[in-house]
Amino acid sequence: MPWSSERDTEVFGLLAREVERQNTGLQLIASENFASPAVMEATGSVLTNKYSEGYPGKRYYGGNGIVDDIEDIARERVKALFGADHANVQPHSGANANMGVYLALLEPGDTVLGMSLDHGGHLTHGSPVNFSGQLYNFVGYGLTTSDERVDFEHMRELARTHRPKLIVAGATAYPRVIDPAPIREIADEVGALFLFDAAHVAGLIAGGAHPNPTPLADIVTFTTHKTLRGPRGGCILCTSEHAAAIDKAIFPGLQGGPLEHVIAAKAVGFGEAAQPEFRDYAAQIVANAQALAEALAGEGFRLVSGGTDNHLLLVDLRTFDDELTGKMAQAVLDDAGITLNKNTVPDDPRSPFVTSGVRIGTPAVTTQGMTPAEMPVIARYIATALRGRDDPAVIADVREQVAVLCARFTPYPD
Ligand code: DSN
Repeated sequence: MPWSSERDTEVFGLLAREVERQNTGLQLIASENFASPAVMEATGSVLTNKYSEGYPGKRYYGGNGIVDDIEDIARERVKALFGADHANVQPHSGANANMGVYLALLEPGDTVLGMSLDHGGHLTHGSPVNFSGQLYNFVGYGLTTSDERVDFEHMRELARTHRPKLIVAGATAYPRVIDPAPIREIADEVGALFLFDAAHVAGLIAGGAHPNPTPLADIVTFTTHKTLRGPRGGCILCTSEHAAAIDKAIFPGLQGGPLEHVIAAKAVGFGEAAQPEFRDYAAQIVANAQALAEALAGEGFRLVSGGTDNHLLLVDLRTFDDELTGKMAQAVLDDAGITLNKNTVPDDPRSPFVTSGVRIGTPAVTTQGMTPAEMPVIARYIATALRGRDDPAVIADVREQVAVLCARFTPYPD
């Protein structure tokens, strides 16, 4: 074989350290999870060698019979999981999935409603630093000031005023259910299309813990690696009416060769999400998030919207300690073996690089088997580390306790 027999110790040494980091620390980033060994085996398979531009039965390269079967299994499984007419499993990411939808449905300059990034939306929902905000005329809706829930009345007013061609729902930092029914109603009233970006909650939908937007939305996009627990990638579901335009937008419009090794892993992940135990998993993610929310509130943190009914909490640090920024909290907790991310809170006076909040998610700790019994322990570690942030001995002590806790729930023991 022409390949070097010497192991690349530089790269594989770092990979071993990353396995150690994931095994011994608390992974609380709301958009992360632990993929199964089967998902990772498919991702690391020989399909990485294959070019397959096109779609099953219509490829631009030979040798795609097996790839066709695999991509068909992925499409059929995800259609069955969400009850969709059509699926495109080729988007390399959630951002590409959304870009494909805009390419299929919009002309540059068209008006779109999307949730503002500073109220929990996503870069691809019209941020001025993203292609979406640069190519299209996005108008942002947000949360009510009273209870910090999606402000459907404001959405309706904006829709009547701006007559958007598309309304985008979905969020990256919003701790509540997003009901698709009022959005469908508003879209119908103004003749707009309706895209539900379910990136964060796809696993909760598949597991029956959140309402399924697929029967109501024209298009649903999501990533496959968050609550859904598949490989890193994107997916688009749509009605038959939009199938041809969506497929054309992804290839040849936006992407070249699909990542068939990732598509095989998506098929495996969709298969896992269709198992009855995945329903228990989805319910447990929410139960854990609620238990963690309650415990953090008891430690003096304010929760945006007062709590959660999904997989994440948005924590406003100012009631806990007005001097403490999200940036500082993220760094301190990193040292204590607790990984999460800084996040703006609604109408945050601090910049997105500093922030007054942190976002905390339970998909990964739930996968490793933690239950509501462990959530007050995690809340205590977080509060202790942040209170003692100037004392290296406190941080080291929390780090040690985190490792002891994680040793009981090691995600990748082998
Ligand atoms: N980066 C993802 C998240 O953390 O929510 C969204 O794309």
